Amino acid sequence: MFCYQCQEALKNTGCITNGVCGKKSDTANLQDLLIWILKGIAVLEERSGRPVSPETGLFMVQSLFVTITNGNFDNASITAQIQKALEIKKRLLAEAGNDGTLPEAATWFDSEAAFAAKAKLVGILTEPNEDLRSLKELILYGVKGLAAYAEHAAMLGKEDEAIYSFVVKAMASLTRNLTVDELLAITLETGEYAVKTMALLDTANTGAYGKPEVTRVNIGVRKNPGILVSGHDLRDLEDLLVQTEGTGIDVYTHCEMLPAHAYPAFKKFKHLAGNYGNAWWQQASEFESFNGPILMTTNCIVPIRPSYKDRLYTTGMAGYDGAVHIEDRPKGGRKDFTPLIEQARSCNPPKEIETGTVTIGFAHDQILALADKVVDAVKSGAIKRFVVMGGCDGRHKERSYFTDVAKALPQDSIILTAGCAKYRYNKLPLGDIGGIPRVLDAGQCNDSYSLALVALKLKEVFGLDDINKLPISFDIAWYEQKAVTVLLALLHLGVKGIRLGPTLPAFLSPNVAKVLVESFGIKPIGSVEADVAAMAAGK
Ligand code: FSO
Ligand code: SF4
Repeated sequence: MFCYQCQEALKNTGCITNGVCGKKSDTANLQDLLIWILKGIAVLEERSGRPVSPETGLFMVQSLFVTITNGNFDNASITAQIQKALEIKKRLLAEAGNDGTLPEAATWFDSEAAFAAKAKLVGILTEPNEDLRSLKELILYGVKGLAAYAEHAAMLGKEDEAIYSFVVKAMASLTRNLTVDELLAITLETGEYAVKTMALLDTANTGAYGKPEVTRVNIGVRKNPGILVSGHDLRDLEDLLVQTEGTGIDVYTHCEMLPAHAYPAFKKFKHLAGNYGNAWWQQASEFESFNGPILMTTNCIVPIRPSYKDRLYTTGMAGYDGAVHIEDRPKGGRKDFTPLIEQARSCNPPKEIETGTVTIGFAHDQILALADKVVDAVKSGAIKRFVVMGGCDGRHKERSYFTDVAKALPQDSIILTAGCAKYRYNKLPLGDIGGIPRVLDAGQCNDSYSLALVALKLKEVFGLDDINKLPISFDIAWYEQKAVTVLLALLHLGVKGIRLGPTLPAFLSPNVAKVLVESFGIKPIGSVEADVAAMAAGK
C-alpha cells in the first residue's frame, strides 16, 4: 500500500504498511482498485456523450466516499462496490465499444480472486512524475470530499447533474497525460464545484430541516439509556429520531452531528438529549463510557475497541469489519434501526463526562441576521478581526496550537468556525463582544460554505472589491479530504494567505506547494505568538 491522503500520513510522507488511521494494506489496495475502476467508468461515461445519469452519478460519489479517510475499513463492502463498478463498466463498454484507445482502467475485467494482485499495480505511485502525481491526487482528494457532500445532499433528494458531470470529467482527466497547467486548471475547477456542492447540501439541509437557529446544547447526560449518533448524515439522524420517539431511549449526537441540534425540525424531538463527547479521535474512550449503541453514519471511525465492538453500528458508506451494518433505506422508506433500539433497552445510561452547554447555530442566516450589529461593531472598532478557524481536528499534539491561538487572540477578535476543528476551543470561556459570542459556530465542515457567504456579504456591505481586504484571517486545520475540498473552495472564492496546519499535506510535492504559496499565499502555521501577532496586523 501507499497512502498519503490525510494529515496523519506516516512521517508526513505516506503510510506504507498499515495506515496510521488503522487502515490495513489490503483495504488500502482495494480502495485504490475501486478508484482506478471509477476512472475507467468516467472515461466511458464521457464517451457516451449524454448527461450523466443520476444512477451513475450517485454510484460515483458513493464509491469515492467509501475511500475517504476513516470511513470504511470493511473489505467485503469495498469488494462489493468494486463488483458493482465492474458491472457498470461492462454495460458502458458494451455501449461505447473498444476502439483500442481506451485506458486499461476502462477495459480491465477479472474475478474477485484477481482483485488483490491487480490492486497492487494501480495505486498512487503508478504516476512516476512527482508533480503530476501531486496534482492528480490533489484533484482526487478534492473530488472525494465534494463527493461526500453530494452524497449527503442526494440522501435528502437533492442532486445536480452538473456536479455529477464534473466528477466524471475530473476522474476521466486523471487517466490522461495532462500538463501541470492543465491539472492546475482542473484543481481550481474542483474548488468551483466544491462551492456548488456545499451550496447544494446547504439547500438540502435547510430545505429538509429548516434554517439553523442559535441553540444551547446540553453536553451532560440524562438518566435514560441512549443511542449515540456520529458522522455527518442528517437523514440518518432523522430516521433514528423518528424510530426512537416514545421508546424511553434518548439520542445523543457526537462530533460532527452536534450541529443537528440547531435545526428546527430536530428540536421537536424531546429525546434528542444533547451532545456527548468531543472530536472524532477521542471516540474510543467516549464510546466506551457512553454505554449504549453507537451509530457511525460516515467517517471518522477509529479502530474499534473490544469494549464497545458489539455496540458499534455503521450505515451508509461507512463500514467496519465485524460491526453490524444497517442497510440502506428502501425507496421512500426509512432505514431500520431496530437492532440499535433493541440493544439500547438493556444498556446502562451514558456515564457523564462533562456538564454544561455549548452554543451553536451560527449558520449564514443567523450571522447575517446579526449583520447590522456586526457591521456597527466593526465600524466602532469593537471587532477588529475575524479569524476563520474551521476544518478538522486530529490527534497530533501540535493541534494544541489551535486552542492556544483561540486563547491568545485579542479580545476584539471573533472566531468563525465549522467542522470538528471547533472542539479545540468551543468549550473555552472566550466571552462575547457586545452580545456577539467570540466563537461563532456555523456547523459541520460543509457549513464552511456559510462562513464564505458571510465573508462575501461583509465584502458587499463594506463596499470592497476584494475579499482579502476584509479584516478576516484564515487559520485552517485540516485532516482528511473534505478539508481539501473546503480549502479548494476558499481558493476558488479568491481567499489568499490561508494558514494551514498542523502540517502541509504530504501529497503536495515541493513544486506544487511552491505554486500554492506563490499564487495563493498559502502558508504553514507558525508559532502561536507569531501567528496571532501577524493576524492581528492583518497578515
Ligand atoms: Fe471532522 Fe472527520 Fe467533518 Fe472530516 S469528523 S474530520 S473534514 O470527517 O468531515 O470535520
Ligand atoms: Fe495513512 Fe491517512 Fe491514508 Fe490512513 S488515510 S493510510 S492515516 S495517509
